[in-house]
Amino acid sequence: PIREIAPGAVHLPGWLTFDERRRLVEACRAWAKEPVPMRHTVLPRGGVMSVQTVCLGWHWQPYRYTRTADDVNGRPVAPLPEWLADLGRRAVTDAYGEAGAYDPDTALINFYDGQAKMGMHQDKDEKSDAPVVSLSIGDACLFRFGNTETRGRPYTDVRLDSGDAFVFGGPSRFAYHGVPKVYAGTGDPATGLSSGRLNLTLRVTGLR
Ligand code: MD3
Ligand code: FE
Repeated sequence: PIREIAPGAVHLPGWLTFDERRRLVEACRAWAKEPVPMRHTVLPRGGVMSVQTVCLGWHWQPYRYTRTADDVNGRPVAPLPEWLADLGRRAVTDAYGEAGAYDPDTALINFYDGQAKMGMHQDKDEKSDAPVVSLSIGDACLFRFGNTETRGRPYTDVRLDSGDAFVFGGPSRFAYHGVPKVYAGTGDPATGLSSGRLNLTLRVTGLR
């Protein structure tokens, strides 16, 4: 069942069809190679993220967006395909029960192996308060959705499974969130992903 876990934060379990999951896995496999290879992002203070990331539309380079992957190989990132933006529009419509304009210009594609995690953070590099759409494929994870004030409690823990969509808009757009754990071996190899977790987030950067 569709569930609003906080105002503006709507979980759509099993939302992606199996065909969509397979298509996304195949597309991500190509995007992870060229023009910019998927990599562990290096943070300004020298930390290395356990998650691997590749971007479409704009390149996220902590903590800003650029058109070229200056911290990887300097090449312009691949465009965000219209079919992926369409998927984002459909998720927003299904989450909020109305067709508002939603025109994402960026996707961040994260790959988690069985050990990868993501600490609690806010996504504040976008100059827009439009919703973020998250699509998950492969191994399930523990997703922690917090509050807008602190990294800590109160938070709500939600299990995200393969095929789930999540829309974060309105008052939830700038909440802290993270991924403390991936449940290795819980994915469905029939999607084409034999192990690990893929997460795509669609965003409006507000840049031009
Ligand atoms: C809530 N990714 O890429 S998706 C990220 O599963 C990120 O890879 C996680 O956090 C992942 O920044 C979580 C859910 C998510 C994504 C963006 C959000 C939740 C969000 C932005 C604002 C509020
Ligand atoms: Fe985030």
